[in-house]
Amino acid sequence: MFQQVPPTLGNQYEDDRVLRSYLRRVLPSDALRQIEPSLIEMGRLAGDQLYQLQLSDRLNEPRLTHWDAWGNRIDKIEVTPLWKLAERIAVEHGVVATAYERRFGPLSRVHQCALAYLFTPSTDIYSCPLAMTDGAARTLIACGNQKLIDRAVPHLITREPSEFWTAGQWMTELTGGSDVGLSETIAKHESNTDYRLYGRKWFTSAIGSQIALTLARPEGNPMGGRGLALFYIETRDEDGRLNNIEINRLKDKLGTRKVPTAELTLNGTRAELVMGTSDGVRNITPLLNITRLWNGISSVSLMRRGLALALDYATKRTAFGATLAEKPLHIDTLAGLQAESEAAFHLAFYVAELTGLSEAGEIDEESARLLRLLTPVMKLTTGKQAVSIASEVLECFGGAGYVEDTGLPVLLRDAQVLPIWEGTTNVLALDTLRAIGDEGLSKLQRTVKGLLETVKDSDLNEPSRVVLTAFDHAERWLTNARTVEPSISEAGARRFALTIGRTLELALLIRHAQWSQDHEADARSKAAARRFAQSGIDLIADHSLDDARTILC
Ligand code: MFK
Repeated sequence: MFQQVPPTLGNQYEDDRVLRSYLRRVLPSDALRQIEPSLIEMGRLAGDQLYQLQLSDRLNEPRLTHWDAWGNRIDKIEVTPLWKLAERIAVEHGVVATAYERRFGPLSRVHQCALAYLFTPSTDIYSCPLAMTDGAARTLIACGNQKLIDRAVPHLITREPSEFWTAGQWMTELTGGSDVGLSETIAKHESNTDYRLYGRKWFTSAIGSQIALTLARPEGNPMGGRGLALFYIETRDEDGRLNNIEINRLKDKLGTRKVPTAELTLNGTRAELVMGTSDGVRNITPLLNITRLWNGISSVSLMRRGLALALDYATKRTAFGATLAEKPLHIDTLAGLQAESEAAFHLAFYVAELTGLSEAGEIDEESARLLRLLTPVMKLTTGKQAVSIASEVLECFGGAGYVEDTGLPVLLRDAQVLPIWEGTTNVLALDTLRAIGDEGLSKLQRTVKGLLETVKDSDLNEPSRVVLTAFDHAERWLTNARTVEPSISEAGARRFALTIGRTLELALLIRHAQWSQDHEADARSKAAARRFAQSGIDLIADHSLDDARTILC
C-alpha cells in the first residue's frame, strides 16, 4: 500500500545557503570561525529536537488558572512544554545576550539575529518574549536610568537560566493598538519616581514576564502621546504575588496560540518612572524599533522554514509520473518563492547591520537616519511577504498543507500576525513618510546607487535597471504627492513604502549576487535577483482618492 514519506528537516544552519553565504560576506573570516559552532548547534536543535517537540506539542496551549484550591486569586499561567525548553535554550545560547556581549562590535547584532533566525521557526513564537526582553534592555539603556539598568538589564541579557527575566511591552488599550496616545491608564503619584497605575491593558503578549514597560498618563498631564509617561513594572513581589494586576483572560487568537496574550486590569500597580513624566511614546520607541527588527527576522525565518519543508517534500512526493521536484511548474513556483524570500532576507539583515552600528555607537548621522527609515519599511515589507509565502507553501503540499496534524497550517496562522503587531502595514507606511520628513529620498538614493556600484556581471544589468527605474518613480511620486495635498500622499503611502522596500531588497540581493558570483563562483543569488526583479517591484499607481471613495460609497 502507498505510504507518503513526510517532509523532514536537516541542520537548519548547514542547509541554509542564503544565511551562510551572507555571513561569509559580512563577517571577517575569523569572527565567522568563532561563531559558526554556535550556529551549527542552533541549526541542529532547530531541525531536530525542537522541531520534533514542536510537532508533538502541537495541541498544547497556555493555561490561565485564576484561583487556587483554597480560594486565593493566583492568576497563574502555565506555558507549554516547548516554551519551557525554548526559554532555557534561548538563554544558554544567548539569543538575546549575544547582542549585548558585543564580542564582534557592531556585527554582534548580526550574530544575534542569525541565532534568532534559526531558533524562531521551531519554538512556537517564543521569539515574542525574547523580542520584548531585548527591546526592554535596549530601552532602559537608551533612557539612561542607571538604577533600573542595574536592577533589570543583567537579568534580561544573562546566559544563566535561573537568573533570566523576560519583559513585557504593555502598550495596547481598548482605545486601540495603533493610536497609543489615546491610552486611558492613569498614573497616581506616590513619592519621588514611584507611581501607582490604574487602567486596562487590552493586548499584553507573553504575560509570564517578570517585568514590563508600559505607558500611563500621570494625573494632570494632557491627552496624546506626549502626555503619557514610560513606566517600569515588576509584575510580582518577592512572595510571587501579582503587583495589583488581574489577568482577566487569555486572548483566543487566530495564530501565535502558544503565546499567552492577556487582558489585564492594573489596580494600583506599583510602577516607577523610567524617564521623565511625559513623552512616553517617544521614550518607548527604542523598544518598538527592536521588536520591529525581530518581527522582520521572524518573517524571513518563517519563510525559510516553509521553503525548507516544501523543497524537501518536492523530492518525496510523486504525481503524474515524477517527483514534484522534477515538474517544471512546481520548479517555477518554488523558484519564485525562494527568490522572494532571499530578497526579504537581505533587507532584514541589512537593518540588523545598521542596528548593530547604532548600538555600538559607530553609526554616522546619515546611516542613523537610514535606520530610522528602513526599520518600518523592512518590517512592513517582510511581514507581507511572510504571509504570502506561507500561503503558497501550504499550497505546495496540496490538501496536506490544509491539515492540522502535518504541522503546516500553523505556518500561515503564525505568519498572519507579522503584518499586524508592532505596527500594521498602514501605520508603518505612514511612519515611513514621517521618517522621510522634508528631506526626501536623496540619501536613500545614494545608498541604493552605492549598492549597485559593484555590479559588473551583465546578467545583473536588467535587475539594476529595474531598481533605478522603480526608485526614480517612487521619488517622483513622493515629490508630486506632497505638492498636491496630504491626503494624496497618505492614500498612496502603502504602495510607496512597499515599493521602497522591494526596491531596496532587489538592490541588496543584486549586491550580494555579484559578491557570491565573485567569491563563491555561485550563480544562485544572481538567478534569484533576476527572478525577483520581475516580481512586481514597483507597486506605485496613480489611483485617485476620489475613485477609491466612489468604489466604496
Ligand atoms: C516576533 C517578533 C516581535 C514580537 C513582539 C510582540 C509583542 C506584541 C506586543 C504588541 O503588539 S505591543 C504594541 C505595538 N504597538 C505599536 O507598534 C504601536 C503602533 N503605532 C505607532 O507606531 C504609532 O506611529 C505611534 C504610537 C508611534 C504614534 O503615536 P503618537 O502619539 O502619534 O506619536 P508621534 O507624535 O507620532 O511620535 C512621538 C515621537 O516619537 C516623535 O518624536 P518627537 O517627539 O521628537 O517629535 C516621533 O518622531 C517619534 N517616533 C515615533 N515612532 C518612532 C519614533 N522615533 C523613533 N522610532 C520610531 N519608530
